Amino acid sequence: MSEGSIPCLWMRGGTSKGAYFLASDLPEAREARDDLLLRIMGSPDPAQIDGIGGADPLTSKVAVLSPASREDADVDYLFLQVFVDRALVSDAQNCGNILAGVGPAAIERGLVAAAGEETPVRIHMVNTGEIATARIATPGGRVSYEGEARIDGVPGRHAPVPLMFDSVAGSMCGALLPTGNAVDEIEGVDCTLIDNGMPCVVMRAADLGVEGTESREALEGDAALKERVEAIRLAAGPMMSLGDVSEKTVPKMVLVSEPRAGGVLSTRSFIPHRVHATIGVFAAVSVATAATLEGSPAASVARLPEGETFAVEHPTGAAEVLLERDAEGRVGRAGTLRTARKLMEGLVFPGPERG
Ligand code: NQM
Repeated sequence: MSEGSIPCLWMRGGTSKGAYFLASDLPEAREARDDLLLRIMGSPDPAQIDGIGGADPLTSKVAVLSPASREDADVDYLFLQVFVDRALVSDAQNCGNILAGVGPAAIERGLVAAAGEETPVRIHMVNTGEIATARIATPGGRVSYEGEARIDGVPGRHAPVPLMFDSVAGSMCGALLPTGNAVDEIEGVDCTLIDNGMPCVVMRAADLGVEGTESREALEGDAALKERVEAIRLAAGPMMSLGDVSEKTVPKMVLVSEPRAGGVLSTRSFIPHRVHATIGVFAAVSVATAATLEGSPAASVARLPEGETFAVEHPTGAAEVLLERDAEGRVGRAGTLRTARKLMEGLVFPGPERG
């Protein structure tokens, strides 16, 4: 290994892209690890020109894999968001898109053995303490990325990566509805503060004076809207047991409106300052769950499906999430279909230390 270089898998997971490392290849001390990851990604710099990050929060992500620390898991996965334009690395959120690459990466790097044509991988999501089960195509005992599955936001067809979550309610907030309410008013706007895998604030786009069909660029260019959304976010943080969220990437702020393409509802999500090109996996699960809550802003615009598949529309199509509901309509197990692909495997060379 060249001096200072680190083994790295660069993978697309769902509609995100990131660097996958073994924990044993990174410094143990958090400060040293974070400093190294910033230098690898090229942060802080809006262009990330001296690193491998893609100058977008969706392509400035890291998965750290290690042997399972729990009996009921095969591998541990810690997600880290490397900020693009700030010297910050945050473990205060999970990521369901990068999660899609964890099973393949764990098999590729020898943490999990392939078992037959399809290998189930139980992933301990260290950020939230919950378990996801991924099913990875492993014909002939090797990961295959080829297949016929298609997800909106990603061109082409790839091997399917079905993901199931037994229980992700209250993943970071301790309860599905951390305030106990389906609706809270913040800054004069009706909000659902919800966490079914991802802390989200769900609001009607119309209540913020927009249609909810605007492009990512149009919403990011609307300074007054962004200011209002951020004011609501900062107020929602403590209400959701997240404390001061000024330096955190949660809660996500999701604007909902009626469906335009046969789905359940339409979304635009601030994650939390840039607008997502699609929608996060756990954010989609959380918003779909919000749509089942009578009297909530999401329910007021949603067209609920008969079955378990909820198509959550986003700027480039829809994310399909599976929600199992009991006789009372309460949401239980959840899941989704993603794809993932190995893009590059090799050594990454961190930039120079910063003074
Ligand atoms: O909500 C981006 C992504 C995510 C998170 C973000 C995610 C999720 O799409 O599970 O996947 O919301 O910052 O990669």
